[in-house]
Formats: sequence, C-alpha cells, structure tokens
Amino acid sequence: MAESQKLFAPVGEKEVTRAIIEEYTKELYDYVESDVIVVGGGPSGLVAAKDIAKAKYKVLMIERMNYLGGGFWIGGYLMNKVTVRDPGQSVLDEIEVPYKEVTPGLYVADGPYACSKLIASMCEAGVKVANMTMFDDLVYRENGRVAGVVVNWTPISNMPKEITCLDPVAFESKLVVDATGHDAYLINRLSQQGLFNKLPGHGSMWVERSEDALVEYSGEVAPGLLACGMSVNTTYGLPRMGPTFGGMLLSGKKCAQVAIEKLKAMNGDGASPNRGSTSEKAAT
Ligand code: 48F
Repeated sequence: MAESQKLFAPVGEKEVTRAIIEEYTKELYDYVESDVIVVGGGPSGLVAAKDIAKAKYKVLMIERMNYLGGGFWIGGYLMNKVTVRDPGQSVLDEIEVPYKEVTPGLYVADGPYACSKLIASMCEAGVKVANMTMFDDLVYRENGRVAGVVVNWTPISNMPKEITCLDPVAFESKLVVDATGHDAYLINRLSQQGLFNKLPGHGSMWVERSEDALVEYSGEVAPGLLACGMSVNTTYGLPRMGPTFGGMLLSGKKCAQVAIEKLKAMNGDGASPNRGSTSEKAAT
C-alpha cells in the first residue's frame, strides 16, 4: 500500500513506548502526594473517590487488579443483574443507569452497565488510577495518624520473596480510605500493629439490618484512616448484606462526606491546594 493511502498516522514503536512512559510517570510523579488515597476500586470505593474528586480534591485510586469494579460487575451467583434497595437507586440516577422496580423499594439494573458507568463517572470527576498496584503497608505520622500507603506492583507482591527482593514505594495523602472489601487490609494492618482492636469479621447475612448499619458506621476509623463498603462490616462485626448494592453505594457517599468535611477543616477554606499542582505548573 502506498504511504499516501495509509489510514493511520506514520508513528512507530518508539513513539508509542515514549508516550506510555512519559504520560504514566508524569501522572504518578504528580500523585505521589494527594489529598486522598482510596485503596480498592469496588462499588463503595468508586463512589467515595468520585464524590471527593467532584468536590475538587486530588484523589488517587489504588487497585490490585488491572480492572476496577470489584464485585459490582456481577450481582450474585454468577448472574449479572445488580439489585439496590430504596434509596440506593439515587446513585444509579446520578450516573444515569436505567433500572426497573421489581417490587416496591427494590430495583434491578444491569451489572456491566452500572459498573462501567460508575467507573467512567469516577474518571470524569478527575480521579487518577494506579492499577496492578497492591497495598502493602501504612505510612504513619505522630500519634499514629495515617498519612499514606506503601505499595508495590501486584505481580511483585505475588511472587516469592526469594525471587523478588524489591522494596515497595510510598504515596502520601491527608486521608486514606480502606475500600478493600471483606478483608479490610488497611484496618487489619492497624490492628496487627496494636493501633486498633482485633477485627471481629463481618456477621452473617441480614440485609434489613446490614445496609443501614453499614452507612451509619462508614467514615473515620482512626486518625487519617476512613473506611467504606464491606471493610466496615468486617471492622465492626456488622452483618453482611449479600448481593444487594445500595448499602455499598451509599456507604461510599457517606465516607466521601466525612472526608470532605475533614479536608475542609484541614485546609481552612475548603479549597484544595494540591489538585493538579505539578501538572499545571509543568504545563505553564
Ligand atoms: O470487594 P469489593 O467489591 O468491595 P466493596 O466496595 O463492595 C462489596 C461488594 O462488591 C460485595 C457485597 C455487596 O453487598 O458484599 O462483596 O466493599 O472491592 C474491593 C476492591 O479492593 C481491591 C479488590 O481488588 C477490589 O477491586 N483490593 C482488595 N485488596 C487490595 C485491593 C489490596 N491489598 N490492594 C489494592 N486493592
């Protein structure tokens, strides 16, 4: 085919590689310091990150998998319809996902549709994502205040230590959110270090109790460390809710509200001095 007839621009391998390296490292460099780090990209973490970023704070999402969404792609039992109990559908309205009422107060939506729209709305709010990145440890300041996370690439974390003797790196933030689901990795780490009680684990399924309790308990767990989603149930021994997601979505919202109040108090006037700082400076 003649050069002039080619559909694609005449750009080769080295430009592609440089584009990836340059853009990724620039972003990562900028987000070494954020207002909030959310660890875990399931439904609760996605909502929390989205709402905090919408309030113009600088948010980094850390996710161990290459995809976001956690358990929100599938409703339950390998069936991809997700349910929410009233008023959880308010989040579906917000992200413009269609649903139908199957019985008064119970709504059903398509899992892939709801999950992909929630991820997109989080990205549109300005959240940056470090995926394939695994939480390893917490960063502390005086009086045990949590001030960041230590992470490594997921493949490195999953290889035997004798092969990968590679140190992790740390990211700093004003607040950190544990949205890692049933395992509550961050709060468990606090507990291992004697800075929090031993976690009871979540209780058995009782949907009519669990969702209200989850939203009530979502928020600050320890200085600098907040929690949303199943990690809250694990931390406080609350019953699980099974395959219904309104509690997860509203837990993310509650956690974001608490985070925003704290950030406003820390910054004095509510403005984020951090967001886009390095990239904006670089661009001017
Ligand atoms: O489990 P997950 O979806 O958490 P959630 O937001 O929602 C729970 C529901 O999906 C469901 C339920 C519904 O009622 O009970 O289970 O509480 O998502 C947790 C995310 O955290 C990531 C994990 O890959 C998933 O995407 N994650 C877990 N541990 C780590 C992590 C870690 N150590 N480092 C980074 N990401």
